[in-house]
Amino acid sequence: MTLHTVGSYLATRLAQIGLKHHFVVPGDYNLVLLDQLLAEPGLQQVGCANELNASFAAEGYARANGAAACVVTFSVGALSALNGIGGAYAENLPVILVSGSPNTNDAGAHHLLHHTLGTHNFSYQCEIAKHLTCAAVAVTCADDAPHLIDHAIRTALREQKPAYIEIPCNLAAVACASPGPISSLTQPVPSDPDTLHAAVAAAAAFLASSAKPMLLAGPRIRAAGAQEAFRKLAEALGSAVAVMPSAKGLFPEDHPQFAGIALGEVSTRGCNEIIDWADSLLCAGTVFTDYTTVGWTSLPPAAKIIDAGYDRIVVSGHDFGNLRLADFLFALAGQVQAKPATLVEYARFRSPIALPAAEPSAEKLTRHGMFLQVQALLTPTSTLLVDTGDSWFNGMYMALPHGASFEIEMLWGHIGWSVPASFGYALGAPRRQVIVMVGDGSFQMTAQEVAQMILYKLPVIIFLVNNRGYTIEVEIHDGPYNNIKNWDYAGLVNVFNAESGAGMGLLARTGKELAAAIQQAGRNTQGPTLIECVIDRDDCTRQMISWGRRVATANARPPRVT
Ligand SMILES: Cc1ncc(C[n+]2csc(CCOP(=O)(O)OP(=O)(O)O)c2C)c(N)n1
Ligand SMILES: [Mg+2]
Repeated sequence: MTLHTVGSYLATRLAQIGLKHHFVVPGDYNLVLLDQLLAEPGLQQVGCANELNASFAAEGYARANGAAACVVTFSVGALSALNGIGGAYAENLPVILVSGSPNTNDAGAHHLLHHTLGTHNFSYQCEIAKHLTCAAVAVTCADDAPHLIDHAIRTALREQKPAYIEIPCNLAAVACASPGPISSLTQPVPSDPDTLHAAVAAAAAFLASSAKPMLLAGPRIRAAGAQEAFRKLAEALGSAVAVMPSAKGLFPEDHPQFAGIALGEVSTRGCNEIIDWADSLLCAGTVFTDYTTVGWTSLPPAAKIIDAGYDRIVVSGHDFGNLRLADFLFALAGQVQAKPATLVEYARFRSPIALPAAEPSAEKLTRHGMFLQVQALLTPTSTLLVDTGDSWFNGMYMALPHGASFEIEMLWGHIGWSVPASFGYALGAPRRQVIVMVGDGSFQMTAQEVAQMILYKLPVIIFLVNNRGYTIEVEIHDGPYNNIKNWDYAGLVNVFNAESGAGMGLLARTGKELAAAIQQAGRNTQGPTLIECVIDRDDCTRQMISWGRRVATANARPPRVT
């Protein structure tokens, strides 16, 4: 019989749910726990430069691998990591945050402890975590640990949200019961059959009564494991299919029914028009926010939509809960008739944008020139991660080859997310070519994680767009606060290399220099390549200007007087 401790129990469960790595920053409250995790042969321990980065590395790993874990110390570590956990909540990623915590004897002894507020309250961290996770548990005796750990992980997987587990430093190595079959954590909750039947009937009737229906995919179709079901429904209906920016790549862009990226007035060509023209819209896994509706200018009217959410369908005045989106879409695919009107119409005014071949020039580098060269680099194995700022817009209008994927954190929108997230993603998907587009301002938030890419020899290619400031904010609302200190970004990589390391930092001031840098990056397989792309401060996409203006207008609405 295998003897388990609280820490080894957690390690076994993390390995059983498919994790091969966990992201950590050590501290005296979690050191014994880290020893227990190290002993699990299926789980590699990966250090991060700080806890914010560790949480985003885990968030990126979960995007590649389905789930992730991040292990930190009490308060000074966990409170930083909770930012990335909030991001994982918004972005529907099951990241398990594990925090070491004070010795169980100290609360009763009325001791004051380091890494706390200097009061006798040690429960505040778990209380905070409750608001940012779907399950937050604090282990207080080893006997309870298996049940609490299982509850947190099971809930995270079911809800595709982060969870929090707190383990006191003197319990991590204490013996506890051994885990049972992993299916008790991973078995999905089935749809309620009667509700499923009723929801499908209502949606089928709604679509049958519409002449020109259309489909819109949102990011939660991935969390719901409903991509294939969504494609089946699309093909059964034969309509045009648009995707939100945060669902880019979840429906193949080379599919004959693909009708572009939906982002209100800055949608790809023809996409907004066809959504307006459609008389009904099945929204699968969509999230409508001020950003995705371009400052509330493109929120579809409720009467026109079927809102097919992660576990709930709202249609024709009914709200059907306790359903799985994939079950609903699969079943609906069998109930609809072909209604291709929106696709036929879209084909009339779609003008396929034949991208000119990137011709690198010896002139000063422009945003457009950079865009064309990054576009030309994308292959079926590429994953493009784009950070907040004009990198969002540069990325969302690129054409994804079949198989390429796209990652964006458009709801949480933490600048600098892409650097640690791409580190985690690259560890989770070693066979993919990981490409990052990140602004100079964003990069300054989390730059340290490039050093970990060097340590782990990950050939991530980072296009760092140096436009000397927070250009997205310059376009929305300018002020002196949008200027930032310039760095020698390309030179920084050598600082991180120190006495060893194959990171490469290159400077591109012209199209030709960028082309040469991309060539070099392709040859650098033993570490990251950071290409600093120098462009003018105001050289940004026209879409960001329009979008920014609308969002700024929504932000500036005066308080309603009642
Ligand atoms: C953690 C965090 N702090 C502040 C912001 C507000 N913010 C949004 S975009 C942005 C500037 C981004 O600048 P940069 O990365 O240089 O991209 P650019 O707009 O120049 O393309 C800032 C400060 C944020 N989103 N996240
Ligand atoms: Mg910038």
